Amino acid sequence: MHTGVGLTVTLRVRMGAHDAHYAGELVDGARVLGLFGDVATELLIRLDGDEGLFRAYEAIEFLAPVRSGDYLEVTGVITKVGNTSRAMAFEARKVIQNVRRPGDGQVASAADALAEPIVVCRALGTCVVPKELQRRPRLVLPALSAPPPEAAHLPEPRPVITPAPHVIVTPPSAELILTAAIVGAETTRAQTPHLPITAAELADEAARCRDAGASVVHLHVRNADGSASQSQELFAEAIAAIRAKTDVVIQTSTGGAVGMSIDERAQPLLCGPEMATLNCGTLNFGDDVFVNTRPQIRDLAARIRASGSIAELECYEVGHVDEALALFKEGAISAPLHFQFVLGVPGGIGAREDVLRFLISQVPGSATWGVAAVGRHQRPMTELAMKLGGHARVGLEDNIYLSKGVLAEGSAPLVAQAADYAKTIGREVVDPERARALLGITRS
Ligand code: KMH
Ligand code: ZN
Repeated sequence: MHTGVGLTVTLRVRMGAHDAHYAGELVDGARVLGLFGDVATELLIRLDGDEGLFRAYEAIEFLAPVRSGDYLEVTGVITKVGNTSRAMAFEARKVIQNVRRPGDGQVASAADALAEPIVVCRALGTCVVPKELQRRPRLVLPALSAPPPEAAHLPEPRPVITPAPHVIVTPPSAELILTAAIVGAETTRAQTPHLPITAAELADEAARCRDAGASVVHLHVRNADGSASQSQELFAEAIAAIRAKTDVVIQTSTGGAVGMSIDERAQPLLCGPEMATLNCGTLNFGDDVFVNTRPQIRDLAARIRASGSIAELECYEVGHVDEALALFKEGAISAPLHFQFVLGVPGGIGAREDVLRFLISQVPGSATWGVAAVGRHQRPMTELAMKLGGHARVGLEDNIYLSKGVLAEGSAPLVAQAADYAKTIGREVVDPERARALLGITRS
């Protein structure tokens, strides 16, 4: 992905009497498109240092009337960056409206701030900035100090994205990787009878999740009594069973369970997984401590690289993102970077929108990122991640409920729920082959 994708700007404008064009003080749609043009221009200035040109609208939807006295919040986001073209998605929302109820005693100046903004218009468009006019980089970067010379190869950080509350514009064609965390180390059969334990059960569940839309399976294994294990033999058995049934990307855990040694945790790497987790810091994990010292993280990073696997960077705290970036600067991990924001672990960072927006702002534009939120946060944060253009992980490792009080009958229904939501906002759930390409996996 080229830097600039995800760059977002918002402006807020009051529609005055001079904007009303039709009867009933109705504002014409062209006025709203003019605001999209202003947003597009700011995006181009921030990305290219030039106002550029609006070339074409691919789609425009007028969804609600706009009248004088209304306040519009207008947001645009860059969804694709070509050599000279910049595709964008726009949304205009009414956030304040004049009351306008003649005869019910309201004065003409009465107005309401809307609790929920009303989307009045959406559009997709393409702008161009000729090569000779591009003066990159002109992005407003996060307040990072200048990188040291040895970090000159670090991908550019994402631009700061500080949209107003509720402002979400979805890159409409963005591809989505759904990961199924089908077993984990903590969930028990006492909590849910739908937890897979044996290799055959894990393989069945992986195949069901694939059918539901998952392209990656995050894998732990269990002993026959259901206790957590990182045994090479059990992983080999589970991986072979999954491979015989389905083509998902298998991402093995190197986190294992709290209290396991690094040697124990690293065992699945001996089975040659395509992808493996790399936990980027220590945290309180419920009533336990999940220990990942800096030397241990580097040890595991080296083992992941030696195994030919690629790392997914598990971040449960803000500082874990900094640690991941430090690993990259040191050369311990390679680009493209893949971040998994694990939100809502008791003792870790909260599962909240402001948290997620901040985390996103910290990762390089060339990185992929996803959200794995715990318990009741799984569904809302999964949906938020999708709306913000990220990937998502669901499954019984993190959450056993499909809805309040209703156990999910395995991870597949949770994947299906996420995939259904993705369709409603225009995200395209990818298959494992495409996920491999997006993640930069070359081994199979
Ligand atoms: N079971 C947690 C302590 C990972 O898979 O890498 C760690 C974990 C993370 O599940
Ligand atoms: Zn895990």
